Amino acid sequence: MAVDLQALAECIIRGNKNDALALAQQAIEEGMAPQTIINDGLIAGMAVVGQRFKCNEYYIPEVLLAARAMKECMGLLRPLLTDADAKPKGTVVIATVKGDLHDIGKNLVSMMLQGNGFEVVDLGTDVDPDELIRAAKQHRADIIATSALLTTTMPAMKEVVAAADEAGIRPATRIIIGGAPVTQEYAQEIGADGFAPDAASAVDLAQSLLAAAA
Ligand code: B1M
Repeated sequence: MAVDLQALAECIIRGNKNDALALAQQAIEEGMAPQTIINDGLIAGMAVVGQRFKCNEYYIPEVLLAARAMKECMGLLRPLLTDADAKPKGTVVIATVKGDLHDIGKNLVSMMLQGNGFEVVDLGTDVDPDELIRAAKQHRADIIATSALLTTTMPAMKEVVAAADEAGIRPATRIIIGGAPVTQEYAQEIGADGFAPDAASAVDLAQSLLAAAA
């Protein structure tokens, strides 16, 4: 019988790592598309966790368990999204901005970019603008992608834009931004080159920016 992705979402909601892994593995073996498993199982579950956190039904320990279950499943799916033999389409330096420790969305974007043929240098979370600029120079990045999940850390994206301007690496290096509280309007306001609401759109955005630059 085909895996019920709602059951996988429930495992994420309960932070049940082992059952989540078993269901994700079963879905893979049944030939389900990795992107469907991510969207309808993992992200759907994490959306419920977010709602419960917001209305104080869940606290940080429950959220951490859910995040751990999601990460483990993403580890299983990552190799399936990556085409190791493809020539890189471009190089992206990605990070969650200074002061922000949320990395699930950023990791998804990173995985999707890799899966679509980009070389990705992932600097992790809580990354200072200067570190991003250094890495962008070192790797001759086509794109810097930053993620922020807190309204209080969004201004760090503006600092990245300013640091890139100061370093003179634009327009050769484009800056794209995303994360739950981030909007297209905010991207325009801070002078970023683009905004993407989700990981799949981040890939489209990266591709269209590189096509426009070619
Ligand atoms: Co935090 N947290 N958290 N948290 N947490 C939020 C973000 C919050 C909205 C919860 C809430 O109140 N409803 C809230 C922020 C409120 C605000 O600022 N307006 C919040 C808060 C307040 C906090 C703390 C301050 C709590 C505290 O300590 N009192 C604290 C801050 C720590 C810090 O960062 N300094 C904190 C801590 C944590 C945990 C550590 C417990 C854990 C993070 C674990 C981890 O990441 N390893 C956590 C989690 C898990 C969440 C929620 C529940 C889920 C976030 C998530 O992973 N979503 C979140 C509630 C929510 O968002 N609904 C919440 C799933 C993920 C796939 O979605 O990251 O949005 P997302 O990514 C999407 C898109 O946004 C987009 O693509 C992804 C999917 O396709 N995207 C990009 C993301 N980055 C992109 C970059 C791009 C393009 C697209 O580049 C171009």
